Amino acid sequence: MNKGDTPPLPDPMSNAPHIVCINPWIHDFAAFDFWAKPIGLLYIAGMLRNCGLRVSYMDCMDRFHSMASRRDSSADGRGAYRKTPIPAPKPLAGVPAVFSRYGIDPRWFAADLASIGRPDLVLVTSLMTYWYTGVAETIEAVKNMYPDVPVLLGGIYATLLPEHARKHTGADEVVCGAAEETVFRRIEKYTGFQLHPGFDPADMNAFPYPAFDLQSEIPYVPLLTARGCPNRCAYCASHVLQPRRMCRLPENAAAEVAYWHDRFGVCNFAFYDDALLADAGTHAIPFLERIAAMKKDLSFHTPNALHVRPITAKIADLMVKAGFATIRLGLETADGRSRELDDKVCHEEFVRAVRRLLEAGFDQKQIGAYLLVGLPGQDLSSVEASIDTVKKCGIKPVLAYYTPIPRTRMWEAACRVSRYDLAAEPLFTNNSLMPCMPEYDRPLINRLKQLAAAG
Ligand code: B12
Repeated sequence: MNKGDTPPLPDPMSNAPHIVCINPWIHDFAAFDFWAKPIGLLYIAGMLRNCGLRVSYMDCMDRFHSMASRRDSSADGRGAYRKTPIPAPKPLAGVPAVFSRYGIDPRWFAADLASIGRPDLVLVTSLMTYWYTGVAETIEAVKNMYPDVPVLLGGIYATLLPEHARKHTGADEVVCGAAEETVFRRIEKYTGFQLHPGFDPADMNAFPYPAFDLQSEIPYVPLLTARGCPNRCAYCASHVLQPRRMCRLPENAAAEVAYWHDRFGVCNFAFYDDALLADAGTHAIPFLERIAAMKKDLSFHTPNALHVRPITAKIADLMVKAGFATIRLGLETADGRSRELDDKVCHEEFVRAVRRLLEAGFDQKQIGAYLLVGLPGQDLSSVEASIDTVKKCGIKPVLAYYTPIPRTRMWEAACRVSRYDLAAEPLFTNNSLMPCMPEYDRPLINRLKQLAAAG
């Protein structure tokens, strides 16, 4: 299929294998759809569909399920997931907060799974490592109905903690890393069907678009203009998950924006790039120029922080012209630890970048800066100083609570200082627990929240 052609619908009469792709439930103390969609799984779905397979998609996190009584959505596409309190898993039993399953009712899931017919293979994705119990519940629900159908698990949790996933999810096989290089062989292995993907797994320009059209609605579209990150921040696992940097051509990424807007009326786009502004001269600038030249009424959001160093007056101006609506910057800390943490930003660069954005025409309310809270050994009074720095620039501090991640440089320090056995139990890495603070200092955290929120 050429991009721009109508995607083929699964033909129930076809004898091609039937592959069901599943986005699992989230189990957590809190979750919200802040532009969060399983883009990796939907890339796979798009590729398999292009190879002529029958592909069905089941989204446990569907906010627009036909059985849902409320389908709230803000104008920019975000919204609350359906939520059902469930008993916390044993290791979290003592935590004084309500633990919930986020997503659709398991009975709707079972009914949908029965109605799409027996799959030949099920592909389940995963995101946060500490959401693995939601993955296990999803796989159990599949196995209850189709015990003999093989289930493959991939995604971020599967890549970061494959051994754990093998033991604790019930998947028949756990696959690490990017699917483009492995999934076709796996499909052949499980179904015997010969696949001819017809594209180079190292060339993102050749990938079919992620199959967002398989969702019941498309409130917004996440965009990846590149994969991988040139930085090696101590707290981040990007280099493990995407070891090679791959960039799309600016015209290829811009054509995807036009595709979703023209075909499906999508107006909101959220960048998932780790480093949208890296190599801006050949990447972001020509991309933004193309978007600005389209003169469409589009809104772009950067829930994954932008690095501030590359923000020149020219880029700020292009961001305004392209339609950037919500901007999140990565400051992380303003106490001088930034260099030790990520070498991304120093105080003057931060202040200059904010000034450029405001001078280009952004409203203060559109810009926020992420501040990491709960790092190993962090003195929380330093967060107060960071909040102050951000406010003096006239923009909004956004607290981001540190999640210790295996295979990052900070992991060992996190394990050393944590009051939990992080290495033994991924549930303890949930940032709601503030696992690297000596004790959960709720009054102090509340104070920081109030400080950050105060005008
Ligand atoms: C985009 C993004 C987000 C988005 C949402 C993404 C989403 N899908 O919902 C936003 C900005 C909202 C977000 C928020 C957060 N994020 Co985030 N995010 C990312 C980021 C940058 C990219 C993920 C992505 O889409 N990659 C691109 C796709 C194509 O890759 P993929 O999903 O891995 O899929 C590929 C493979 O895994 C595989 N695959 C996937 N599924 C399957 C299935 C099968 C069967 C197979 C075979 C293969 C396979 O093939 C795919 C294609 O190659 C990653 C870092 C990274 N580089 O991965 C962090 C990352 C996932 N986030 C992380 C964190 C910590 C957070 C936050 C908690 C941050 C905070 N402190 O507030 C929040 C919490 C979100 C929440 N509670 O809902 C951590 C995860 C840590 C962990 N313990 O697991 C990461 C790894 C970043 C880091 N710090 O290292 N995030």
